Amino acid sequence: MNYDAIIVGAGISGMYQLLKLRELGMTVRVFEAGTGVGGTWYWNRYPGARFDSESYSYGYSFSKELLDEWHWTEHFSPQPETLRYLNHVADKFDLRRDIQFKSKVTAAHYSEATRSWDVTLEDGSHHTARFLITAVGPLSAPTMPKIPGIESFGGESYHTARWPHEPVSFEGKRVAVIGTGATGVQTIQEVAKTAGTLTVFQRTPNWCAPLLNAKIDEAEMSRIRARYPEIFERCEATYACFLHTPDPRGTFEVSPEEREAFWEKLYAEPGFGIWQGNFRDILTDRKANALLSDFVARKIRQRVKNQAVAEKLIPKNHGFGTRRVPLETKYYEVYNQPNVSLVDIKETPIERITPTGIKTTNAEYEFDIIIYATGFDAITGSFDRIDIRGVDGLKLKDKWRQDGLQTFLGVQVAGFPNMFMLVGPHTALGNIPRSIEYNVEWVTGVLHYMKDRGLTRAECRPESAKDWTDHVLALADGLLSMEIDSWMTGINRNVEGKDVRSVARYTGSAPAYRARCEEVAAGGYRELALG
Ligand code: NA7
Repeated sequence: MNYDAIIVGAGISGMYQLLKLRELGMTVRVFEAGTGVGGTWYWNRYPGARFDSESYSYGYSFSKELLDEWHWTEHFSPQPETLRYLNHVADKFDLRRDIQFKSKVTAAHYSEATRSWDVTLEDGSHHTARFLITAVGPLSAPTMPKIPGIESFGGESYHTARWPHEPVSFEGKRVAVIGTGATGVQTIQEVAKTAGTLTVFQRTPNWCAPLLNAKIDEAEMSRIRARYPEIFERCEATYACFLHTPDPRGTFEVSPEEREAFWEKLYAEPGFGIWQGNFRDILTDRKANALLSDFVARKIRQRVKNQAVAEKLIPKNHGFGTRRVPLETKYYEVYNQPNVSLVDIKETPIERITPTGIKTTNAEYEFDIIIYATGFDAITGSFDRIDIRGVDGLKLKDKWRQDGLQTFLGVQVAGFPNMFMLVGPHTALGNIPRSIEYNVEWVTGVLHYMKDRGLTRAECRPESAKDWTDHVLALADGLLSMEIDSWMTGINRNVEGKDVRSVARYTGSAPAYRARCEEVAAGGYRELALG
């Protein structure tokens, strides 16, 4: 066997897992498709990419030395700074010596005879390890829209998640952006600053809220450093690991004046407060949600001068917060600029991409650059793109297609021994690095336990997977977000078979998720068959 463990991916989860397994004295190889570390922050180099979580709540918490030496220069760090941070982490902990870059994993097959995984890379090479740890990320398999003629376009075109490493200039150019999710919104507000013209092709508007970013100077960073224990304690206690957590009050338990004042306050505060720190019932009570949506719609009408455009930007098919809320910096004001126009492609659908631009049912547009901000084959997509086979050659993709998505704690799948997933399906996402650190430490705990006892095989029992999956499905019941198509409900019509809603995320609280994981560990991992 080549290694004790193979980790797929050198993003935030893969990097930390490498470090933790080294501490166990294991031999580890990380295979990473990119030329550098950073995962999401390596690939998503599009203009305007940045955190929507407060920087100091997002970074790793495990090393005081790292916390003490790193200076986040903005409350919501821009992608280049985040990538610098992750490179700094890789250097500081000497991670690169165990990471093999430009090494895309194409297959991973389990062998019962050797209780190990055989991992194939794109170059055809094979590598074996006792344990396979997937650190592939929930939003990392980009998808292009299914529009005829895409290949025929003669100008420059980019998917936001595969942005070139060299700068792209928009100066004086005619630019199109397709897609208005969190990525599209960040891209649009940045590109609008320099493009000659910017045309936004919007299929579904999203409810966006102000980010209200600000710089952090040395003095403020020192104060933040002093508060780190308190910051991480808070993240540990909140529902989704953000600094924000639902207000215990119900929307209708306060007077209309109090409610309005609370929403005004949240709208004027940085970050996810208006989504994650709102009244406790805004995502479950239809009336509460409608009232909040009205409030935000009023804000959009105030900020966009042309009321016909404002109406197009106000979502009509879903309420506030039932899809991922993009945080924005003068996004709505962009549509007041003379060089920016909005095309509603529900009204006038795109017929095709032409050699010179985009043809809708209503007009033909010419562009120098087309930007696809069309998202990801979320949560299961990165797994589907690898030929993963467990016991008796069962393909993971087929198993999930036949039986529906089934996991135990989002970490293991029955029939796939010695495979552990980091922030896999059915885990708590939210402020993801917080979930990652917990996930990594939990998996490390299992491997530590096995090492101490000379065990070489771990597979979750089918009934454990069933119980966890039933629990995850029950939690999603009654959530307004489950009535809406989005990556969060497993929909991506650019991907074959992803046109039926599914419960791919764990929607309970992160503390409850951790409590269950702790219980399993304390009980000696009885839910796993260890041997
Ligand atoms: P999203 O949120 O999935 O957004 C993708 C956008 O692209 C969305 O506006 C889609 O419209 C649009 N889209 C997708 N396919 C098409 C086609 N075929 N034609 C026109 N428009 C299309 O991805 P993001 O990258 O913005 O964000 C993903 C997450 O990453 C984000 O939530 C963060 O947590 C990080 P639709 O809404 O489907 O009508």
